[in-house]
Amino acid sequence: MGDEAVGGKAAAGMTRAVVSPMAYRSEHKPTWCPGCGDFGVLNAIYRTMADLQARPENFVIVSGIGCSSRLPEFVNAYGFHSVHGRLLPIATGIKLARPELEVLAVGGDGDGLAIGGNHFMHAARRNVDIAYVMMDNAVYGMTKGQPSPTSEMGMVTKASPYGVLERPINPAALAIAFGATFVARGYSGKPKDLEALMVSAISHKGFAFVHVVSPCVTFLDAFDYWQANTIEVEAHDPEDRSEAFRLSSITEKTRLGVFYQREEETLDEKYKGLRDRALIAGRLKVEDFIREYQ
Ligand SMILES: Cc1ncc(C[n+]2csc(CCOP(=O)(O)OP(=O)(O)O)c2C)c(N)n1
Ligand code: SF4
Ligand SMILES: [Mg+2]
Repeated sequence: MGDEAVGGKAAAGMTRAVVSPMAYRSEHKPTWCPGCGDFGVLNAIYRTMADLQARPENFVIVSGIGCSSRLPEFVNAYGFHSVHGRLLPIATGIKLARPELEVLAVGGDGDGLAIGGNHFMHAARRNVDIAYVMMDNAVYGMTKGQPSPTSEMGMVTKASPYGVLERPINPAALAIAFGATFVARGYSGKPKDLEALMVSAISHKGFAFVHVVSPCVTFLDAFDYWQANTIEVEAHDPEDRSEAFRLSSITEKTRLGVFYQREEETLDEKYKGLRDRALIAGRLKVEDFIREYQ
């Protein structure tokens, strides 16, 4: 993109052109099945980037493996389509090495809760300043519809002919329990609301998690169900962790919106503190160090 097309500071007396959501499309057309919920998420990301007037060279989208994890390819920004379940350690590394970049991690429910579940816990508790969007279709779409950790008990698939035996995970409640400092839920059938959640998540300082209900029309078409069974979350104090946990856990009408938000020092800020101390220490002589530890 040329400078005038991507926002940023204009020279004195010049006005900078406003970047439209379309400008964030890459030259690659999405390869998803027609009607896949992930289209709604992608459109919300284009609109979010336009809302923030993001500069593509300062924006990195990291994904794992799965249909949803193809998303970085379709966005005009830096992208890292990585390894199944490993998006969060990679996103963390990028943020620590280049704290000035905006880092967005995107992936599926299988990617983030099965093989990558352990990384989810640690990225959240570290409060690294990244946003993480999980596209949850309650199946492994890419590998032909096997059950995932969010599949309902009893769900019959080719890989679970007698029905799923385990209880499903609630990703938003889990993120609150793990210590994420921003937790929200959106639905790809409501992309405008999702856009607002993503703007808040990316603007939040700290680990921001957005659980997105994003149906797979090929293996579990649940659009009608979610259309009828989602409502906006009740007004509440977003710093009240117990209330956030309660509201995010309601299943009889699934709540959408921001459940929890709190500011805390981030991992990247703590690292910067360490680096600064190391730089000061670097000015000391080796003999001073030896004396210090004698
Ligand atoms: C290490 C490893 N194990 C297993 C796989 C096979 N695999 C590819 S995608 C996937 C699951 C994808 O499910 P999800 O993350 O929910 O993404 P979706 O396709 O539903 O968007 C699996 C198990 C793999 N690619 N790498
Ligand atoms: S298989 Fe499902 S998740 Fe994958 S692209 Fe098709 S509709 Fe989307
Ligand atoms: Mg999935």
